[in-house]
Parts: sequence; structure tokens; C-alpha cells
Amino acid sequence: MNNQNLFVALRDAFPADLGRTAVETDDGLVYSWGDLDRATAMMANLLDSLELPAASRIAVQVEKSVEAMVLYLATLRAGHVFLPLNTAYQSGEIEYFIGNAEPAVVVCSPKNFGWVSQIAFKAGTKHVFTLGEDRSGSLLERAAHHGDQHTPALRQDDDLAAILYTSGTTGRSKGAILTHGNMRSNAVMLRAYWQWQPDDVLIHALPIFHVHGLFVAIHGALINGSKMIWLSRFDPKQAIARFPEATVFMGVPTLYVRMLAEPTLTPAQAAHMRLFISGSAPLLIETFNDWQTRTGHTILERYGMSETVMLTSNPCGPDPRYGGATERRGGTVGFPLPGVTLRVMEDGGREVAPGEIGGIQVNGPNVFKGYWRMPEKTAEEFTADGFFKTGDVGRVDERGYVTIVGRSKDLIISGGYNVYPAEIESAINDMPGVMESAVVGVPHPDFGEVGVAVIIPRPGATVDPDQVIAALKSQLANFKIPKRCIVVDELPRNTMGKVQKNLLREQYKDAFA
Ligand code: MLC
Ligand code: AMP
Repeated sequence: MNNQNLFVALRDAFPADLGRTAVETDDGLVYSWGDLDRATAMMANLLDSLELPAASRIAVQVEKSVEAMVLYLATLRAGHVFLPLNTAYQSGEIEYFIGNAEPAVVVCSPKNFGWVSQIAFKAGTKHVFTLGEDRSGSLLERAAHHGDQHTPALRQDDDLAAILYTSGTTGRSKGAILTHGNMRSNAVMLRAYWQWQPDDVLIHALPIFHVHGLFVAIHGALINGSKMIWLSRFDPKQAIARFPEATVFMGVPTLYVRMLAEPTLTPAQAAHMRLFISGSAPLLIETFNDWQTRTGHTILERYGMSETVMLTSNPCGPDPRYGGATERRGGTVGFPLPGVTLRVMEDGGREVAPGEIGGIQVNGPNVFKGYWRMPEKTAEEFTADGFFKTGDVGRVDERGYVTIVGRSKDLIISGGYNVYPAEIESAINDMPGVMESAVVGVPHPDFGEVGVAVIIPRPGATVDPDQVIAALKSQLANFKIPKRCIVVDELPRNTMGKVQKNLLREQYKDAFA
């Protein structure tokens, strides 16, 4: 039987000369393709030696490193399910993910071993390893005792490969289940659509615990046998300095905004680059235009989600499906990708006329299989005819370009990270002296959008905004913390008594102007 394991597709694309450089890090380390092959084999052999049930979850909260990527690839290779966790998550958040996913293995930073292992062992996890950004920790020590040959586990398209937690409008986070087929189909299609070239070199500047950095960027380079210049954290000066050695860059809009603030960003510096890709959050038209002026390159904006990997993209070359269109239109996210069906629906369930606004629904081989152990939530998010309701609101113009105009889900996207107001409000509402709160997203010059918390105290109580922020910092990932906290006497409400968040957004829209 044909092995449909995603790792096999990636491994098959490695260049014949395994001695060539696959990854070069910002601290000067060089990994060949052979190194990646052997390192993933050793780690997969370590996982095999644990005799885990098939499709065990491997939960990972570690700093960005090439070894962390190797752990992802080894998890696929061994046929298990990768569960990446943002390094900003605090203990309460980690406890929920581990409790919900019941991972067989947890890998954490050495400095967090004490509290993470306590949570993991309590939840029934059998193995907790550590992995530091400097190649320290028990994971590599143990892997070093294993052989560097490994036959990839046999997997079919519908088998689970990864779980990505994404929050909902209400309630707790849901684990989106992505299969080997979801990710391989998307990677293969993007290789063609973005016209990856034999000599392409990718600057990898994003975190590797979300779709953008982990899947779009890593799969993109590996499935084309392309070298990566690996930046352990994003620094605009350093990224620009590497442009002459590279051809492809992927970033969230904040990365482009920060690079535009650097005087070293010039057409000459960017002359060797082929493609700049932006996604995960709306790219402002000013950023799109400024980038063109400052570098001579037109950013290609695309749109995706944890549940679907990539859905739409502006064209890289002529798109025959759209009359050979080549224009990358600022403010749009381009065309549905080959294989993706995208429709815009009105509330009553009818498709809108071209140019009209409605809810975006999608289907295709890239769309996830559902939420981990949440059949009701899964059923709610799919239509009877199998389309996934993205929660994004948009329109498709007569030429086929998709524009996202808003979201029906109450979501703030801050610097490319999702923040769900309900989670923050619930933490604030539990604080002494607080009667009620509302968190809304407002424009921010660096992060695009940030949260502002508006709080009503209980009668007779006083609420100190600084204390609210300090208390939130001890409970939640730092990017979720509202950038401002305002105490008021009342919140605007409609006749049903519901807080009118649109009025709050309007009232505080210039808070960071
Ligand atoms: C950091 N901070 C943020 C933040 N990132 N605040 C709001 N939003 C963010 N995104 C705050 C911290 O809380 C901290 O505040 C201060 O900034 C410094 O923290 P830092 O970690 O040093 O920040 P920095 O390194 O500058 O990080 C900024 C960033 C990072 C833009 C580089 O946020 C980032 O890498 N974003 C990319 C996210 C991403 O990959 N998204 C893809 C999702 S996939 P304090 O007060 O504590 O000092 C997806 C699907 C798709 O959406 O389509 O791709
Ligand atoms: P996540 O759940 O983290 O994968 O975030 C997915 C969400 O990010 C989508 O539902 C969109 O709301 C948003 N998103 C991704 N790409 C874009 C884009 N290019 N423009 C606007 N929003 C985007």
C-alpha cells in the first residue's frame, strides 16, 4: 500500500545530494539534508521505543529551534500526532490543553520542567522530556542512543497528523484535527501555486507553533527541497540583512510594519528576493503600498486558518482559472486556491450575489476533520452539505478576488495571534470588585489590532486597572493581555441588554492612534 504519511512526501523532496545545506541558523549552525534525515530517524526511533499506542499525541511547548522542527518531523515519521503549544501559555492554559488532549508524551523547556511535568503526570502522561533552544535537555540525550535509520510509519490520508488548539467565541479552546492528507494536499498545491523554484531560499522568521510558521513555511521549503535561513526570533534588522542570500519571506503584517521602519530596507537590499508573502491577519493597504515603494516588490497576501491551512492566495504568476490574472490586489486575499471551493452565504443560507457581503464557507481536501472529542462543536461549524463555516465575513468581486471585511466570530487578531475576548472577560469578571467587563479590539500601529478592556465595578467597589493587568499576566499568555484597561460606570447596551461592542470599538478606536 502507498504510504500517505506526510513525512514521506517531505522526505521524497529532499535533494539527491544529502550533503547540501538544508538549514542555516542565525547562530551559524548548518544542518544538511542528511542531518535532518538522521536526526528525525533517531527521534522517531526514540518514540517507537516508548511503545506508545498508534496516533498518540505528542504535546510540545518549547522555544523555537531546528531540533523542535526535527521533533515535529519525527512525530509524523513515527505516525503520532503533533500538538504544538505557544511558549507564552501559562500553567492554567497548559493544564487545559494537556487535560483535553491527553498526550502520551509532553516535551517542554528545561526551565519549565517542574510545573509542566506536574501537570502532565497528573493528567496521566507517561513521558515528559525537555528540549532547550541550545540543544540541551533529555529529549536529545535519549535520542542519541537510537539508530539513524527508520522506516516511516504507514499512514493514510485520513489519519491524524496534528492538533491545533483554537479558541471559540464561547467556552474553551477546541483542538482542530488536521490529517496527513489535509496538510500534504495543501503543501503540494502551494508549491505549484507560489511557483517554488529549485534555487529558492526561505527566511524562516515566524514562531513554529501555529499554521503559518510550522506548516506553510516549513512544508513549503521542505517539499521543494529548499534551504531555510532560520531566525530563532524575528528581528527586522537581521531579517533584512539576510535578503541578499534568500528569495522567499513569509510574515504576519506586524513583521512587514517593523521592517518598513528600518532605513536598510531598500530596492537594492531586496533585489535578490523573489516573493514576499503575508497572512494570518489583515495587511493594511498602506503597508502593501509602502512595501512596493520601498522594495519594488508587491506583497502576495493569502488567507488561511488553523482548521483549513491555506484557503486563498493572490496570484504568483498568471492564474488560468481567472483569465490569466497576475495582479496581486492590495486589500484582497486573492483567489480560492486550486481545489478549494469558497462561497459567500447570507444568514438565511443562500449564496449572495457577486460583490455582496456574507459569511465565508469553504470545502476542499485541506479542510480539517473536526474538533478533537467535540462532535457537537464540529457539527455546529459545518453545513449539511459539508462546508466549513469560517466565521470570517467577506465578498468575492466579479473578477474572483476575495476580500475579508470582518468577522462574525468575536475575535481580535493581535500581531498575528488570536485573542478571544470571552476568555479575557471571564478572567476579569472573576476578579474581586468587578461586576462585568467587555474586551474589544481596536487599531494599533504595530500589532494591527489590540485588546482594550472596559470594566464596570460592583456598587461601592473600586477597581484598579493596573491590578487587573497584573492579575491577568499571571494567568494568561502575554499577547492576550489587553493593552489598556478602562473603568466606567456603564456599558452601552441594546434593547435586549446586550453590550454593544461596535459602539465600544468606535469609542476607543483612536486609543493608540
Ligand atoms: C508580543 N506581544 C504582543 C504580541 N507579541 N502583544 C500583542 N500581540 C502580539 N502578537 C507583547 C508581549 O506581550 C510583551 O508585552 C511585548 O510585546 C514583548 O514581547 P516579545 O515576545 O518580545 O514580542 P516580539 O518578539 O516583539 O513579538 C512580536 C511578534 C510576535 C510580532 C514578532 O507576536 C510574532 O511572532 N507574531 C507572529 C504570530 C504568528 O506566527 N501567527 C500565525 C498564526 S497562524 P509585555 O507587556 O509583557 O512586555 C494563522 C493562520 C494563517 O493565523 O492564516 O496563517
Ligand atoms: P487561526 O485560527 O489562528 O488560524 O486564525 C485564522 C484567522 O486569521 C482567520 O479566520 C482570519 O480571520 C484570519 N486571517 C488569516 N489570514 C488573513 C488575511 N490575510 N487577512 C485577514 N484575516 C486573515
